Amino acid sequence: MARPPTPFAEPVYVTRPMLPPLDEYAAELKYVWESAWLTNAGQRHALLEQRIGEYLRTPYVSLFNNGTTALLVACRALHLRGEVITTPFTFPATPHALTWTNSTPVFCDVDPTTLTLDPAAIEAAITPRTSGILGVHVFGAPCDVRAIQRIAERRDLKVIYDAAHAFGTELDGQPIARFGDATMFSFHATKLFHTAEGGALAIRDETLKREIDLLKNFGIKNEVEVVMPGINGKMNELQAALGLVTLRHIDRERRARGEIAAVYRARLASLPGVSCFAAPDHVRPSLQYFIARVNAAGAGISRDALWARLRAFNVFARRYFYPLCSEHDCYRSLPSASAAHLPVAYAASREVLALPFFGTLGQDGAHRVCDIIEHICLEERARASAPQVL
Ligand code: T4K
Repeated sequence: MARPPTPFAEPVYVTRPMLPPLDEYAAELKYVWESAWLTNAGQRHALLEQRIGEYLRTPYVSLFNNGTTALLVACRALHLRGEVITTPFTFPATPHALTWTNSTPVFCDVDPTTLTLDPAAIEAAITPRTSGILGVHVFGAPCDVRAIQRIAERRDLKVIYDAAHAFGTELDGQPIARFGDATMFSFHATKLFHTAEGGALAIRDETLKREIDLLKNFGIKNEVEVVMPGINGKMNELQAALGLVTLRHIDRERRARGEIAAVYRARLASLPGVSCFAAPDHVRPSLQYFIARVNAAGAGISRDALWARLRAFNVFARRYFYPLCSEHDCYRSLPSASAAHLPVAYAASREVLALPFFGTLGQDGAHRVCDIIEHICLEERARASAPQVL
């Protein structure tokens, strides 16, 4: 057996924030200092809102202090109530946004290839209490937006997309924010485009944009009128300034991630039982995560065992999204939460592994991660086929 690869000297995480040159951020902050305007719809905020709209090619954008608040406000603005159909294969913020706005999440199974909501499962889950669909473009893979649109029109349902992972995703050349009534983006530090914490709603309707802007600012219309019970969801000027600078470097980061993805794809293709989650030809991927899927029978090692062994090499891959949201205590008693009802999502949550994926990892870093994965898989297979000594 070949010598094991050398562990990384420092922890290699699933992601690292893309940090623009500090002097660029300092220059942007100078405006903020000079204006002494730190939050509440400042100039940096207005400029970033415009730039994000241009980047996402969407008519209206509303910035938020994080993606979760943006989702809460979208649920309120679109009057979701009763039951809302969603996926269990997501970050807990997705069903939490429904629960916080007094809707009941109804979990549906996902498509085995895209891991997004299966339209047939959505159809089957609709009841007279259903008011909407909250789909997630998980790992940046678009939901079947056209099928979902047809269902929504036929059954008079609102559609919100959680596009926390899908900044920059395009479908047949169309930006992902073109679909649904509202689309949420997260600008958390772990996202390719980020403002440390932050988020946005992309909308196509001007009246809805006005209502969303009110809702994120306590419902305050003017000094004497509060027209609805809003929340504080505002993005501040320091966040917006960071976003303006980060946006300038996003294409460089995307190129670096594209090169890393090519290394992973080429190297992992030769490993039995390991497959890579890839966008189909008609999709421009967001390059938010690089996802491998480990089939224990084929690979000779389970996803969990590989995840654990990688840590000994200082590689901190993540099991997004395990357990499923439907398995958490706050949701497991829902009728839609049983594993038998969600077999595809359940299997995915036991096989998916998000590998380190960020520009500064570089192609060399990706090769080293692959050397380690290959070594672990070979060793496990050799161990499994060695004659048992009794
Ligand atoms: N919907 C979906 C589908 C989402 O995935 C998310 C968020 C949301 C909604 C909600 O959006 P926000 O309200 O967050 O805007 C992370 C993020 O905190 C979370 O934003 C994200 N999804 C989720 C998928 O990933 P954790 O628990 O994995 O974070 P954490 O702290 O373990 O970070 C992961 C790794 O990133 C660390 O091991 C090291 C690295 N890291 C992290 C931070 C914060 C850094 O290098 N620097 C940093 O500053 O949730």
